[in-house]
Amino acid sequence: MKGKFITIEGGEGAGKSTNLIFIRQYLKAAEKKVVLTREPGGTSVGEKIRDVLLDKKQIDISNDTELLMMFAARAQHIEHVILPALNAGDWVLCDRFTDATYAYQGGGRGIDNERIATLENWVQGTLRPDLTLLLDLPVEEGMKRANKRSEPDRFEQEKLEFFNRVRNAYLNMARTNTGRYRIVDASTSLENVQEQITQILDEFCVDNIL
Ligand code: T5A
Repeated sequence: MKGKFITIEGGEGAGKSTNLIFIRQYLKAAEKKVVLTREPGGTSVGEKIRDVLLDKKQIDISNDTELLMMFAARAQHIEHVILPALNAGDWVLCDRFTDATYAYQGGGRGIDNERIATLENWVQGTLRPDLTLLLDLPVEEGMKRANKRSEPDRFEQEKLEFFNRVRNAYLNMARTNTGRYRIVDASTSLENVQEQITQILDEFCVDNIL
């Protein structure tokens, strides 16, 4: 595989979408061809699955159904968008990926990590991100930002404890996968967040002799 796979993770309103645009600009300036995408979603089938998953009227989706829908969308996304781009040498920037499943369906809903790992291995084979940026900030601050921007979706209606479990699951993954994870303090000004991201990308690009 010639391209690089970068994912951005974090709780609600952490600034993922905002900073993905910034990362795209950084990479374009370094003359990389970039594919910007998101999960759940990224394909026409995946976006339909996303609509159902985020629809706050869908109150009776069971935890296993939610998990399987995430991976159904992901299977389509990998086959039709992510792998073709990486094989063509493009850099893929993805707003959330499987770490979100470990954080939300694992940490948040309480589904066993081994069950998630089975689906991960099945759907992804050996595909894993090369670099994951975790935008970390207190849950209350992220919810305030998200609520200012738009109406709460199905996930955003969960209680504070749910999002604290999600945050802890992300931080545990970051601390145990130091090779590909970088934690960004997302509670500060956008300017400061983007300085941290620039430093991480500078190091990543040097390590990858780019
Ligand atoms: N999900 C997803 C799962 O449960 N399992 C999975 O496997 C996957 C893939 C997807 C939902 O699906 C769940 C998780 C999610 O609940 P989403 O839209 O991708 O939903 O995720 P959200 O977190 O809901 O996305 P948001 O758009 O709310 O958050 P972002 O993208 O992190 O934040 P962003 O960039 O839109 O910023 C929010 C607001 O804050 C401002 C921005 O201008 C914007 O108004 N902002 C700042 N303000 C002050 N200081 C800063 N540093 C700021 N940075 C941004």
